[in-house]
Amino acid sequence: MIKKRLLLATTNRGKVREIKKILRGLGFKIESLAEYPEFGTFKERGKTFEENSRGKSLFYSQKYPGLVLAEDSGLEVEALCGKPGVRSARFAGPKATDNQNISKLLRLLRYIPPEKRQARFVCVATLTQNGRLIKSFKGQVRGKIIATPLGRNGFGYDPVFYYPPLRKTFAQLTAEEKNNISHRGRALRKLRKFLEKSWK
Ligand code: ITT
Repeated sequence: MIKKRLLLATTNRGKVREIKKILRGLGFKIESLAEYPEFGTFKERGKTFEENSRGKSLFYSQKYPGLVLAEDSGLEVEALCGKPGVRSARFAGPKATDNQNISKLLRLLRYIPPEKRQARFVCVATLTQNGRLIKSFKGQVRGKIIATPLGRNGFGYDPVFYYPPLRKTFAQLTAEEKNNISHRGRALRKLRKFLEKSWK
């Protein structure tokens, strides 16, 4: 039997790891952009996660014969009026590393007291096929930015994103624990339900 194909349209290995776990068992052959360097790179120019997520997914779905799932995500910090937001990946510069982004964030927050360090992660995941939009799904999670990175798991801003109900940063959680509560886990479980119900 030929398996249904689904492209995870991302170059971020942390995202691929987490999303593959959530979509396990649906019967799709799941691929990522690492296998399709010839597809090129989508330039994110949108002002919202929704816009970038849709744009990214539609861009790759014109090249791939199957379902395409792209997601745009990021961190919004209240004391910084929502920054880094859609610029989370390139906050400290176009090719910034996770450490450089975290350093910039902590520098900007250095005079902000603990009680004013609220933040949220947001994820918008979009399904497309043959250049057509199917549906977008959103998830978010609230936490606080701590002054000293803690933990070695996850990626991006996880070491400084503290989740009060578990008294841990996201980088101190296992992949399963993070998926249970994260913005990505929440958006992707909605998407999974949609696929189970409407995509036979
Ligand atoms: P693709 O566009 O190829 O998917 P990207 O990393 O550039 O990869 P985004 O433009 O969506 O993806 O930027 C997301 C950034 O937001 C990511 O690089 C992290 O810096 C941050 N981020 C998103 N989700 C996160 C998470 O679960 N944990 C930590 N940081 C996260």
